[in-house]
Amino acid sequence: MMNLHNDPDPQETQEWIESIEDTLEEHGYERTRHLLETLIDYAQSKGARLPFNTITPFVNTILPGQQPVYPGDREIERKIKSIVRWNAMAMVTKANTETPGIGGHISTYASAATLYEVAFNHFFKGVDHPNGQDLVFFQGHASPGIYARAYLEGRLNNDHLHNFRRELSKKGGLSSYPHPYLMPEFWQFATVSMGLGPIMAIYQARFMRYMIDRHFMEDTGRKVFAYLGDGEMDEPESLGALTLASRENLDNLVFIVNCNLQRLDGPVRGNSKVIQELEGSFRGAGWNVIKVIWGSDWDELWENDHDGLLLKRFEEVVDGDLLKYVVEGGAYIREHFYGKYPDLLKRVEHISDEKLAKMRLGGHDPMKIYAAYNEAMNFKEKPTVILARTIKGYGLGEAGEGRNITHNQKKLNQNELLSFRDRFNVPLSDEEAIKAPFYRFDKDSVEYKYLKEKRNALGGPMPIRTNKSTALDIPEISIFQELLDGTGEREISTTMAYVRLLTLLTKDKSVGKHVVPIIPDEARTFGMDPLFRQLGIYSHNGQLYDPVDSDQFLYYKEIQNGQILEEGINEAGAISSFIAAGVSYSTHGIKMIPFYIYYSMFGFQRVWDFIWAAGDMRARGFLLGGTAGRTTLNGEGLQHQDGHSHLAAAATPNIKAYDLAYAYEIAIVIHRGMKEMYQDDKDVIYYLTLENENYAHPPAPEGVADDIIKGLYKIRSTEKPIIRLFGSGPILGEVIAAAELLKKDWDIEPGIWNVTSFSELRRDAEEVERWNLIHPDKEPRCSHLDGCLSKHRVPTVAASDYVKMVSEQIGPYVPGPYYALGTDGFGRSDTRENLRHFFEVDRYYIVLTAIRALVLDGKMETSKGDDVMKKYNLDPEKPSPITV
Ligand SMILES: Cc1ncc(C[n+]2csc(CCOP(=O)(O)OP(=O)(O)O)c2C)c(N)n1
Ligand SMILES: [Mg+2]
Repeated sequence: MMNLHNDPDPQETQEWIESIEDTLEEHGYERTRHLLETLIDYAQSKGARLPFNTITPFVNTILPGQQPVYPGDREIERKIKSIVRWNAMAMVTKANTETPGIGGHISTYASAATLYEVAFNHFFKGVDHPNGQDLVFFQGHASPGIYARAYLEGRLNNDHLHNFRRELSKKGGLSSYPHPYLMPEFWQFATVSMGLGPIMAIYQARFMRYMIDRHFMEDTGRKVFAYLGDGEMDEPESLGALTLASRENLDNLVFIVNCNLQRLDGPVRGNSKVIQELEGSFRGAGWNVIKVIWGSDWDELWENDHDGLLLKRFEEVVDGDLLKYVVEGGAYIREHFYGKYPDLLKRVEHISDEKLAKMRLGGHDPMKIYAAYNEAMNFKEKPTVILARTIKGYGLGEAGEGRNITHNQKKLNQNELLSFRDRFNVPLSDEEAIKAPFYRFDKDSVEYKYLKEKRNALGGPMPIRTNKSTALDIPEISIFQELLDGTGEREISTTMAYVRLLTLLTKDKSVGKHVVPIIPDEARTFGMDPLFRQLGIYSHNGQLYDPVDSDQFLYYKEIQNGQILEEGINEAGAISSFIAAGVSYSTHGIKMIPFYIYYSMFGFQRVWDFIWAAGDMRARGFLLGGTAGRTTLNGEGLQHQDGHSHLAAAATPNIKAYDLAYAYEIAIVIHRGMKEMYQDDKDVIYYLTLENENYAHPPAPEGVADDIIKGLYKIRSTEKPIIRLFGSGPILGEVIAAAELLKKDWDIEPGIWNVTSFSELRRDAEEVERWNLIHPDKEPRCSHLDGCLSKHRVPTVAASDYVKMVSEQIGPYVPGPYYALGTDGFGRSDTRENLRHFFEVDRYYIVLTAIRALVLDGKMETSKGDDVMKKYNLDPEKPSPITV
């Protein structure tokens, strides 16, 4: 099938082709490849300027003669697959008939069924496989098919299927998409936010390699599979990390892109070919690409395409045409596709219209799919992508096969149900079929036995999520004694305190090696570069060069068993590594402690969707927003100064967020976090903001650890309080200075409290409030805020380096009037002092607010406010930081 059209000298071309054919026959592929490569290099060196082309013809990569023998019983597998298809469809139809609008997807799984079934029967390794479990990222909205198979295997029951998308049902239901948080024994990975799956899968495969290279486990050939939509590949994250996978030779990674040519609204690439475009991207990025476009029905036509006319015709048409052929049927295909060239039309004369329409595509042909997986399993040195051509809504016929509406098809009517039953030979009578019942094979049927046997041979059911890791032996907090003791006169930042802690922790004999420091090209900013030498930067290839600083003690050391993941300027990749390490307790049965430190602004704001997914997947670890604080990070300006990540953190259910002021608080919070996550097995993530302002750190007061964890502790009491101040993180310094001004200039002595976590305080208060609400007959419970503050209902002024909503979140639960100062508005580059004045969080504004609070509380005369303004030269015409 050569394209000999538009060729000025076809005879000469034919001679070249024949000599290649001879070489192929006599010496095989390797030799032919070598010859061609040599010719290309030679031509190139003689100035031939060959065009760069990453795209191969629109045909299958694996030719029929290269296909292995199919090891399964095609007939039994077809029956099983048909029933899975039926149950998946019935599940969604039932759910939407009974609860209109509950949603779900029929057509995605309909297109992907063969891709999954071949893998379930022949490839996916379960937890009991001697080589260990494979990791599988299922395409999120194909979930009905995955549930339907689990039902056939007896893992789910009628109630589960019946209550698809009704998880709150008394008898239990099934979550819409893969959510490990909601089904922790079933799903491993959260995939339905399009684009996160592909990049997370790449970093999972890379982390698997890391664990092997660091000798935590053996290389037993475990694989990471990721099932993706062709529409999903438009997300920048989907393609953004492809080169990492090839650079690191991740032959443990297999992508399967379900190329049904459609997304939600219509064609993915109506005017071109998505498969070809993806091939170019993947090949260009160094992947092994296997195109599975045509099923066995096409083998003969392709074998007879000696002059390349069929190929030429296929290269002319675009995906929009291909989709039209699916919908319009055989006569249309004959006229509009083959009909363009009389020679081509002749080639299909012997094929009926009906058959023309039914010629199976690659993604629906188990033989072709098996061959592709088989190659992917054995391919060395490169990751593999299988681009499988499928039909969205396959088998739905009029109800949506290949139609633009198919993605949103949520139920079939009676006639459509009957056609579906006929199409897949589902053994149900008309009367039964119109009720869309779930069908199950008997326990002693050949089908049931077959599917059980296949799974047993592969190590048990999939998907399955386990949690069998052993607890880590967390050392006593005294290993951080120097942080607990304070710094004396020495001024350091909380970032420096953290780096010291990490250094001490990685030296610990028991947990040190479980620490996974992750950095996106910012280690020097945070003062972490000494760790390069101490821990080594992970690189599968070691260090192939002599680094420019090799003569120095702290040189840039890349090494195969390096501990640090230096991810480059790639926050999406770094958070994917955090996730891979954070779920290692489940995926590898080994608890790892990721410490991912990044420029705070490029954390939640940039990758919150990943952090949300990390929560869903029950990842554990520490996120550290470095150089945080809208005014504390001073010179960098608007796009660097984070004053709102704590707002996002507060809204993320399993994040425990802390804005810390002192070194001992860091030691206490991280130590407690390690115990909670790695000893007590709690699925939480700790988030700490760290700053770069240098000041002296006091020693830890006695007995404050529990209160630090709860979010509030007193650092200065007063005899007869009439007002109290809350300070948080770096702004605590301003609060203490304000207290001094209040005393010196206004003879007021406020109590001072250190808020380590507004969000933890709010959660506790809300929970207590809720409990009291629904237990009116019981003795009311008391929140930590109440316990600390209810003795004096005096006004409270809170100041932080975050937007006011961060501190305002506890407003309703603070006894007495509550005033919040914060850093709302876009950042600026200036000095810390000027910024704090600009955002009105400096000591003078704190004093002003305190005095006003006392005026409103009836404790001071109204004129005092004006006195304060004058005394500190506060400008009543100063523009607001929010609007200016
Ligand atoms: C980030 C994100 N944006 C939008 C959606 C909504 N959505 C769900 S499925 C879908 C279309 C998927 O098309 P494709 O990836 O081609 O999968 P197919 O169903 O065709 O296999 C869309 C837009 C989503 N889940 N995630
Ligand atoms: Mg699609």
